[in-house]
Amino acid sequence: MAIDFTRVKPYGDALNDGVVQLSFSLPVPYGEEAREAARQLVLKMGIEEPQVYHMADLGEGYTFFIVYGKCIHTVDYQHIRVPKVESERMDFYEINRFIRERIGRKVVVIGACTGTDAHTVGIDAIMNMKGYNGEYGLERYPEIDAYNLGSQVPNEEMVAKAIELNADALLVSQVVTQKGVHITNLTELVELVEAEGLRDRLILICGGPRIHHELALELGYDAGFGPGTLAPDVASFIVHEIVRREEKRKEGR
Ligand code: B12
Repeated sequence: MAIDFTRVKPYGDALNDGVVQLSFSLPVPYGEEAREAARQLVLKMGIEEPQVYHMADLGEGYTFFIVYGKCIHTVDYQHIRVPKVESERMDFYEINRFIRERIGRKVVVIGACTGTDAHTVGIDAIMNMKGYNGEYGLERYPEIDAYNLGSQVPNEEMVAKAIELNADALLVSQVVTQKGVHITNLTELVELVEAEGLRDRLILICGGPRIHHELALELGYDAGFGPGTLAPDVASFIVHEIVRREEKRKEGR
């Protein structure tokens, strides 16, 4: 059967059956009333024939559910447009050559997991010498001076370091998103950078499992990277952006 990309719905056992699996908790005690509450809630979400497949007592009046059902809604996939980081991806060797030939000096990059966030694995994956998933991190790039400030770095400290090291790019990792803490934190950094008059000089990049390019642009960053990002994705963007800005500056003269 041909797929109608203007009306896409979930696939379970057969095309267009709409079958989805939901998991959630409710602040109600375990029991048959809880099961019925979950069923009614899922019906209200536009899911037909809800079946509570699994229910667990979380204690203290909370219950966890796994519910199957058939989603009645569709999306128009054909007309979806999502902003993406648009820069040609180069590999480790190409990036270093590009820096030597087109920039002619070391590129200074500072990374950190900022605010109260202590999840360093993501920023380490991008920066650590050893690298991640078969790709060296930025510390290994001979043409990049990479400084990983670690976890729970206050925004003020990051900006001070950017001034001290005359950085080209700041890499900010935000993994915890509870209560929108990442939005507050990322916004504060942009405000500090602007207040210091550094916005034109610095390339601001954020990343994390719930970060995407569109959100990054909305928050005033130059790019945002999500799950699965590797060092060359980020480095390619940085070096192209440095050259793009330099050319723009020359045109403006
Ligand atoms: C390991 C871990 C921890 C470790 C962290 C150790 C460390 N040194 O990092 C410890 C035990 C300390 C921890 C603590 C907590 N954690 Co925790 N943790 C995790 C866990 C299991 C894995 C995260 C991870 O390492 N992923 C692997 C890396 C490689 O992936 P990544 O971060 O997505 O990074 C990639 C991309 O996103 C991107 N990227 C990331 N950053 C950047 C930055 C830039 C600039 C770029 C370009 C790209 C980029 O590139 C990376 C490589 O591809 C996740 C659950 C999960 N499975 O994801 C929970 C999780 C992140 N933790 C969570 C929570 C709630 C906490 C605590 C608040 C728990 C608590 N109540 O105490 C604390 C908070 C501590 C703090 N102050 O931050 C929640 C966050 C929920 C949310 N949406 O906010 C999660 C999702 C678990 C859950 N399902 O509830 N945690």
